[in-house]
Formats: sequence, structure tokens, C-alpha cells
Amino acid sequence: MIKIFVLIIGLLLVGLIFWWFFGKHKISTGESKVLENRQLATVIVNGGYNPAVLKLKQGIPTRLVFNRKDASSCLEHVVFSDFGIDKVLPLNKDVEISLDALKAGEYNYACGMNMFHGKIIVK
Ligand SMILES: [Cu+2]
Repeated sequence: MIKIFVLIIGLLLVGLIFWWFFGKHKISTGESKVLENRQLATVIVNGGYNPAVLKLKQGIPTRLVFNRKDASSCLEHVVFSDFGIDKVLPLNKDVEISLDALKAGEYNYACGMNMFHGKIIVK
């Protein structure tokens, strides 16, 4: 009886590992809200960035708001190397990042240790 139990647990673990490495993890995407020639978007930081891919409009001033819900110090900084921005994100506080009118393209950002990644797509 114990053997069957152990076998089932083992199979479940193998299944979980397969799912983790080979399963299709959905990447969250989001868009900015455009109001009168400005746009606003919020990114929630919790075990990564949500939305992980953010779509913005080109050529209008942008306000990004980051709110960190994750206590891990790993996500304490958010770094936009393309713009030379490195911001500290206090827990549960809105941190605003203002960006000038962006050019079309893809911009990556990451945590301070470059472990978690997010992306902005400007069109
Ligand atoms: Cu990190």
C-alpha cells in the first residue's frame, strides 16, 4: 500500500516538473490607457511583472506606475537600461516612471539582478 502511495507521489512530482519546464506558460499582456495625448499604465510586481508585456503607443508622453506586492528584495529595483532608469520600489507603493514620447520598438526592463524581465512594446 505504501509503495503505491509513494509511486503516485513520484508520478505527480514528475508531472509537475514536466509541466514547469515544457508547459506553455501564459505571458500576461496589457495595454496603456490613453487619455488626451498622454498614456498611463500600471505594472504590478509580484513574483515577476504583470503584465509582463505592456503595449504602448508611440509619440505620446507616458506615465508608468509600478507597485511592488512582493516582499523579496530581488524585485526591489526596476531597471530600464535603455533609458538609464534605475528605480527603487518600496513595498505596496505606487512608483511613477515618466517616459518621454517613445519611439516604436521593444524595450526590456528587469529587476536589479536581471533575474525577472518585463517588456514594453511601443507601436
Ligand atoms: Cu532580482
